[in-house]
Amino acid sequence: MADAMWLTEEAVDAAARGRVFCVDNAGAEDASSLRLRSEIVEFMKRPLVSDPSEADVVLRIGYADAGLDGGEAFRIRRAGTSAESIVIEGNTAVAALYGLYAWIRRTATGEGVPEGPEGYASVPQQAMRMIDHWDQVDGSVERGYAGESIFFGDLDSNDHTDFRDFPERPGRDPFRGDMARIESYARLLASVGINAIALNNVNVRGRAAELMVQPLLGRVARIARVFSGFGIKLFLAINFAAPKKLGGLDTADPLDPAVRAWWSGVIDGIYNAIPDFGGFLVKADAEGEPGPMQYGRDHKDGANMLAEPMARHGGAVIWRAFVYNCRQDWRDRTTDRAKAAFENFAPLDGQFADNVILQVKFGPMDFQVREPLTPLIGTLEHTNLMVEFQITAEYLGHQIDVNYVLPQWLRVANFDTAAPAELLGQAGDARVKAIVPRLSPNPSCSGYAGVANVGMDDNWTGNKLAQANLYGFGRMCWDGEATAESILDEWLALTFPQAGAAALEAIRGIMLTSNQTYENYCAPLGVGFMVVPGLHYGVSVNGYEYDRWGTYHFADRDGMGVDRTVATGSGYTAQYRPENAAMYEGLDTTPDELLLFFHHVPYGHVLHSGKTVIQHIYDTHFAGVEAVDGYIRAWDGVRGSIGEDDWANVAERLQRQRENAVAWRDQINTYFHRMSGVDDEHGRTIYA
Ligand code: GCW
Repeated sequence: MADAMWLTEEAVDAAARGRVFCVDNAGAEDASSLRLRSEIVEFMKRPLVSDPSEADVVLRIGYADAGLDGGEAFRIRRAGTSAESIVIEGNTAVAALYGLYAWIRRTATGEGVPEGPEGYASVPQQAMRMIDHWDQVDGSVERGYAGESIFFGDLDSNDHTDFRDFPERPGRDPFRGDMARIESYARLLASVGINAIALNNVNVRGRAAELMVQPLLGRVARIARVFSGFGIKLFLAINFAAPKKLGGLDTADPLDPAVRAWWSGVIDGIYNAIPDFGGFLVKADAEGEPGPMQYGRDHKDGANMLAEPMARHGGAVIWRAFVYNCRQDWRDRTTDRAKAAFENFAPLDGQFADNVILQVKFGPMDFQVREPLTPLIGTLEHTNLMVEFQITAEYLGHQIDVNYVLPQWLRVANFDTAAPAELLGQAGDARVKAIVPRLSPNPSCSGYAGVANVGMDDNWTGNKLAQANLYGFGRMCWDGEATAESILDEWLALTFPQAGAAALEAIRGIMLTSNQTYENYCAPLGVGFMVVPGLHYGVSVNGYEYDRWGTYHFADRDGMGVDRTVATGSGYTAQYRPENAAMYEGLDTTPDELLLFFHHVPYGHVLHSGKTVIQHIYDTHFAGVEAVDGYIRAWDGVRGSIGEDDWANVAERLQRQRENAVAWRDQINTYFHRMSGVDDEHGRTIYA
């Protein structure tokens, strides 16, 4: 049995105890209303009653007087005089389901339900709250650190008895078929408000291209039905060359009528099997994936070609903006990878169809521990946007190192893009979280996406504490006011209901500082990419320095950093709105933590903190290891307060994290000591 993550039995029982539920459903008998009933009877183990006056909890669905907009908002309030009885209401069964999970959460945290007719009402901030899986049909997960895919794999030992689609090819079923695990996963996702999921990797290799057609489509549909009950729409990543690979055509040119007709037929077929299919996720003309550029067309031609037949069924096309030259020559100082997304997509602003969404990584490079916001967000004014985050810890410690990433993500969500007032409406809010729906011409096609961090490991995420990032991603999408602290406190209350205050405080202390700690012992001041190439775990100062990926630190004996200014560098800073462009252009106005992302400076350059760059490097790298030592001591004190398996899981990983932090400290410090010739002010050990 897999770990229940944050839906622990104790947390669920605490909300359900002594209560009887009643579903008073004014709506249709759809998948979600059936799911709502089974959540009550089978998951929460409470009987349904038909007379509301006998119920402690009444779910009211489809009531006009709910005073809530849309199909997802809910309200929880106390019923009449009894403090024990509550009403959960929303316009749809999915909304009531969200209310049910919110009630479990608020019971666990002790927040409960406020008195008065308003009670607790909640409206999601982001319309699309999506999880992208990078799962492959062979069962592996690209950048996955928690075991094999929960959807695909285990090819030889699958139970094929019910696999009627391939009777002639037993053993070729690429689906794992563990529907119980998929149902648990769907419940966990819905409990934090996720409403979209992409099943397969954006690098669509081999048979993954066939997922959108029969017979594999039938298996996809079975998974889609499970998600559908929980209000989650399923998306597929597609291979742009599919008309050639699958359709037998000699081109995939998006303006070719035969190609268009072929896609249109495929899309009709999908909707036949999955009536509420979400749409396609497309990585095109990026890192070797096929795309419209091969035919002299552009991204808009490719996306709009797919969007047209998709629109007939209410589906969307999510087009990724992660497009750059991955065959760069390090000698060429005129190309700057950070500029690529903007250069590719800003000229196309306003040319995408209404159901096309541009999915943009939050930073201009690639999910580093410290990056500025991508300049596409806040400058595009006529394009639907989704911000892409990476829950899986590719560059953040592989779920070996503890890294609670919400402080970093919320910095992104709360960053002020400085978009001009005339675009902002009454609220006048130019922060990312407000801009994304505001500047998307079709706000229902906007939101956040996070790359999944789960696999077949017993605890789903490899490191138990990495569950908090999945939880937190969903909560961040839903609740625009949530903080890294409030989200963590919810997760702790739900996950470790039996732990005492001291243990919780210890775990909290570790997690809230963990992202900063990771940054401390990795690349300093916004440099990034000093990792082992390919693997992206562990230190390799020059691993990418002379490689083709466009990720350089340019360290020499005098200084380091990438000059991205207009005055003397690549000119990247000009891609921002004027206020932010000016901030990053100026050496004095650039925040310390991003200094080397924007500027090349001497080692003796004095930061706002008063330290020199070189002393900052030494100090943070020593501090990183010291923090991990502190975590190990604190974790020893947690023993006995949480389940022994969970304790041992993290304890073992903390030891590996320490080795990693020591390796980073020693290699980085020695490298820059050799380069600069400057000694540590405090005379600590730096190896010669
Ligand atoms: O940084 C890269 C990752 C690839 C990933 C790619 C992307 C799915 O290392 O593994 O491919 O980003 O986001 O497309």
